[in-house]
Amino acid sequence: MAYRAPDFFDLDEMLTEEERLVRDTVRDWVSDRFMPVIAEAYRKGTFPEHLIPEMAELGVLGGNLDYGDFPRLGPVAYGLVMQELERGDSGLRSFVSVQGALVMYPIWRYGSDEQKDKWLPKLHDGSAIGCFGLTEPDHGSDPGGMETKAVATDDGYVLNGAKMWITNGNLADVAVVWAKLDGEIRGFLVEKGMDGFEVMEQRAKHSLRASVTSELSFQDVKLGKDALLPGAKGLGGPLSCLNQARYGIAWGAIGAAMACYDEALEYGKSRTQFGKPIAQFQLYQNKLTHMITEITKGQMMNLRLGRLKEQGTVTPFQVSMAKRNGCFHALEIARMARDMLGANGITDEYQAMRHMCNLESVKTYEGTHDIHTLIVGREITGLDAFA
Ligand code: TGC
Ligand code: FAD
Repeated sequence: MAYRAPDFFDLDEMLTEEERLVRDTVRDWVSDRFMPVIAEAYRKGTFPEHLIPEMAELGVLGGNLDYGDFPRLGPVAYGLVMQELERGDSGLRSFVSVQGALVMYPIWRYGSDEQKDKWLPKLHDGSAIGCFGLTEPDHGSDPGGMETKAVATDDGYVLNGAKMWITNGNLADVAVVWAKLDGEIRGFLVEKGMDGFEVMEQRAKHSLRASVTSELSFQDVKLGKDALLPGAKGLGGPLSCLNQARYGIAWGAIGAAMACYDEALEYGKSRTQFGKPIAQFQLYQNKLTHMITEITKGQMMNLRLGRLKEQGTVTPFQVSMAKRNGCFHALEIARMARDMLGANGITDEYQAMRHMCNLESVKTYEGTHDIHTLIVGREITGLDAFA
C-alpha cells in the first residue's frame, strides 16, 4: 500500500520548492528501496549496509554541513530528511544522525583542517563510517562523570576506558571518543584496528534491531597528537553535537508517528467487525483524531524549530522540548496503532510494533524524557535539578 503522509494543516505550503523536492526524493527512496527490506533486517537484527552507497548518493550523510561540494541542506530540508528516514525505521535515521550530527559535525566544528580533509569527504560518500562514544556503563544521563581517560605522552596520548550503547560501533572506521584529559572533557578520533581498541556488538535487543549497537573498550590505546579534536573543550563539546542530533530526532520521531497513523487509518477502513469498517466506530475515530492532532502539533513545532535554526536563534531548550515532545507522542501513537491493528499488530507484516519498540530507545537516547523535562524545567525556573 502506498504511503500517504498526513499533513492536516497544509504545512506543505510553508515549505520551499527545494525543501519539498528533498523530502519527496527521500520519501520515494524509503518507499522503493528501504521498505522492502526492513522487516527481514529487523527480524535478523541487522542493519541493511548494502544501502549505504545509495544513502550517500542521496546526499544525506552530513549533507547540511558547509564543506566542499556537500549539498548544504538547510535545517528544514535536513529535518524533513530525518522525518522521512524514520518513517522507514528509527535505525535508518539513527545511522544517518550518528554519521552526520555526531561524527561529521564534531570533526567539522572542532577538527583541524587535516582532520576535516581526511575524514569529511569519506564520511559523506559513505566509504567511511563513524560512531560517537559518550555514554559509559556507569555514566549515561550524567556524561560529565565519565571515567574514560587520556594521558598526554611525548608523542600523543594513551587512552583507557569503555563506552557502551554506541550506535554504528561495529561498522565504524573512526570513533569520536570523549575522554578526560587532565580532568577536562576532550574529543579524540580513534581509528578501527588500533592496538587495544576493541568493539563488541550488543545484540540482545528488543528495540532498534535494524541498527548496530556496540560496546567500545580502550586499553592503553596509543594515539598520535593528531587524534585530538583541538576545538572542543569541556562537556559543551559533546553537548553541542547532541543539539544537532536531538534536532533530527524531533523530526524523525514524528516521521515514525506518521507511519503508524497511516497504517492504523488504512487498516481501520479495510478491517470489518460487527458488519462495518472498524474506522466507523467512534472509539476508533477518537484514537485517529488524537493521533493526527499530536502529529500536526509535532509537525508545526518542528517546522518552527527549523525556521529558528535557519535564522540562527534556536536554543538548546527549544530543541529539548521538541525532542521530548516528539518522542513522547510518537511512542504513544505507535502503541495506539499497535492496539488498533488487533492481533495483526503484533506481527512484522505491519510496522506499528516495530516503531513502538524502536521508539522506546529513541525516547531514551540523546537524553531521556526525564532529562529533557529537567533541561526545560531548569530554563523556565532558573533552578538546576542537576546541581
Ligand atoms: P551543565 O552544567 O548543564 O553543562 C556543562 C557545560 O555544557 C554546556 N551545555 C551545553 N552546550 C551546548 N549545548 C547544550 N545543549 C548544552 N547544555 C549544557 C554548559 O553551558 C556548560 O558549559 P561551561 O562552559 O559552562 O562548562 O552540565 P550537567 O553536568 O549539569 O549536565 C547537564 C545535562 C544533564 C543536561 C547533560 O549532561 C545531558 O544532556 N545529559 C544527557 C546525556 C545524553 O543526552 N547522552 C546522549 C549520548 S549520545 C546518544 O545517545 C546517541 S544516540 C544516536 C542515535 O542512534 O541516533
Ligand atoms: P540512566 O542515566 O541510568 O537513567 C535511567 C533512568 O533514570 C531514566 O529513566 C532516566 O530518565 C532517570 N534519571 C537519570 N538521571 C535522572 C535525574 N537526574 N532525575 C530524574 N531521573 C533521572 N550513547 C552514545 O554515547 N552514543 C551512541 O551512539 C548511543 N546510541 C545508543 C543507541 C541505543 C539503542 C540506546 C538504547 C542508547 C544509546 N546511547 C548512546 C546511550 C544513551 O544516550 C543513554 O542510554 C541515555 O543517555 C540514558 O543513559 P542510561 O541508559 O545510562 O540511563
